[in-house]
Order: sequence, then structure tokens, then C-alpha cells
Amino acid sequence: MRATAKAHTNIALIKYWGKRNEAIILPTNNSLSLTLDGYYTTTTVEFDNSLSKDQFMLDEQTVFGEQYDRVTSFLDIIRQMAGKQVYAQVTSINEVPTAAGFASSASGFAALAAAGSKAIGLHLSDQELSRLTRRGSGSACRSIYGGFAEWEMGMREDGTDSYAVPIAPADYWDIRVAAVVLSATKKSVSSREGMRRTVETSAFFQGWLDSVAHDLAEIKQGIDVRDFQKVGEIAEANCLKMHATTLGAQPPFTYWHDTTLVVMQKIWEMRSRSIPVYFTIDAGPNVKVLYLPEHETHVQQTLRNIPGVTDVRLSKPGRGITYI
Ligand code: 2P0
Repeated sequence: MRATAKAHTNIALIKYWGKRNEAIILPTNNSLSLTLDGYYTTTTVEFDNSLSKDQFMLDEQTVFGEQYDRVTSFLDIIRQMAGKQVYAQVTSINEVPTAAGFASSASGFAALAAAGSKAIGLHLSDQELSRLTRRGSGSACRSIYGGFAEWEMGMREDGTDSYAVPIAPADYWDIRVAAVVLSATKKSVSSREGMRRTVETSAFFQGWLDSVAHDLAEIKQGIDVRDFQKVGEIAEANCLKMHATTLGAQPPFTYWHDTTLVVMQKIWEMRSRSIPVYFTIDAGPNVKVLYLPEHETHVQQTLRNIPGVTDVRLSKPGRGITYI
């Protein structure tokens, strides 16, 4: 009744932006990501008949409130699947620095789903595990796999066909990602709220949806032939379209800070000097920069020298779920 799993976070190159069903987390579009090696969560789940409720320890602190509620609701799904009413002790260690602007929910729910389902005796395929993980946090369903993964939105309203599939493993292509950390301030619009507001009110949301199929087809072709320029161009354009939807929402909002734009312009300036670098940005101000290993020293130095940049953290493609 006890299992430990490790999961890495992922960065979306084609973004998940919009839900068609909030209760069971069904997206409005497919998305595609790269799992990263530097950021991960290790979680142990132990189901124990002597417990009268779930317990959740994160980085050696007992967790209460909303974060606890999300974990117990997710364990309820696992219990229901297994047909067992037994509470769990959940112990997680997060190696995802909040300041780097990566969502720890992706690695967190992937590790919880893997450890929890194994501990309770469910023997899930990767596809079943990804489908379960989706219920905790959408982007987490892609973290079941290493390297490139695509979350297929599915057509059914019961969610049975909405899960991630592997596109290429971690050792397929050594693309690097630099997380450019800007002076931290807490974001005022969560990604859940941002997505909801965009779907309900943004004048640009339909345009976003209409463009995703083309971006996905193109980026998959680029990955197939390891065409870095193509993958970078599509990822950057897709990110900009996602962020454009927030400006068309009511009330309008943006995740960008002034330094976000400065970093973007620096990337464009490097490209004008024939250095192949591209950016993507999630629901926050930090910029993630895509580059190839041979440009690491130059890219890192250039980014570190930008005023307002507090840190630059480098990452390689990472592996999928592992059990410890
Ligand atoms: C992504 N993001 O594809 C996109 C790009 C943010 C921008 O997935 O509500 O934490 O838990 O399903 O997965 C952030 O949203 O949202 C996200 P929920 P999640 O990575």
C-alpha cells in the first residue's frame, strides 16, 4: 500500500489554453510539450487503514487549505477507481523552484497519480495514468512521458479519450531551455482564472483556436526532422498568440512585465545576429528560451546581463515517470 514516484515538469511549445469542461479538465485544444530534467517532484503515497483522513506533507511542512483540498479530491478519484475507502499519507519533495516560473502542479500531480495509483494496487498503462493525471492538473498529463509529448484533447465529453501520448523520448534531441527569472512578484491572475476569462470573454479566443491545428502539424514535422528553426519559430508564434488572447479578454490582462518585453527583444536581437534562439512564456512573466547546446555559453551570458534578470537556470530534456 506504499509507492514512491518521481515526475518532471514540462514546458509547453504548443500551449494548453482553455477548458471545455472545468470539472474533469477537458481542454479546448491539443497541446505539445518538452519534459525538462532540472525540475521534478518526488512523492510517496502510503494508504493506511488506521488514518481517519488524508495527510499531505510538502517539503517537510504539513499542508492545509486549497492545496490540501486539491490533493484529497484527487485521491478520491484514485480511491473510486480502486473501489477502496482508505486514507493516505502523502509526502512530496519539490525540486521546482517557484521563482523559475515553472508550474510545480505538473510534476506534482504526475508524481501523485503515479505513486497513488501504484500504492492502491491499480495497474495502469501510461495512457490510463495520463488520463488520471489530467484530472489533477491539465498540463500534468504530459509529464507522464519524457521528451516531447502531445496531449490529445479528445472528442468525448466523459474524458476517456483525453490524455497525452509520447512523441519522442528525452534522448531523441538535445534541445536546451533556459528559464530567465525576473524579479518575483506574485501573479494577480491564476492560470485557471486566466483561461476561464479568456474562453468566456476574449475577442481573440476563436482566432487562437483556429490556429492551433496548423501549429501542431508544423511543429511535429519540425520535431520529426530535428529542424530547430522550425520548432522554435512555431513555438514562439504559438506563445505570442496565446498571450494575445489575454489582451482581448474582459477585463483585459497580461502576464508580462516590462522586463519580459526586454528579454523578448534581446532574443530577437540575437536572432538578427544569426544565433538561433526562440522564446516561450507561460502564465507568468518569466521567459523560457530555447537554444541548442553549442550556443549555451553565449545565450546564458547574454541573458544574465539583462537588467532586471535575477537568475538564468538551464535545463535539458527530461525523462518520464520513474518509480523509486
Ligand atoms: C501549458 N499552461 O500548456 C499552459 C500554457 C499555462 C500556459 O497548463 O487548471 O496548471 O490545473 O488544468 O495545467 C497552466 O495550467 O491548469 C498551463 P489546470 P494548469 O502548460
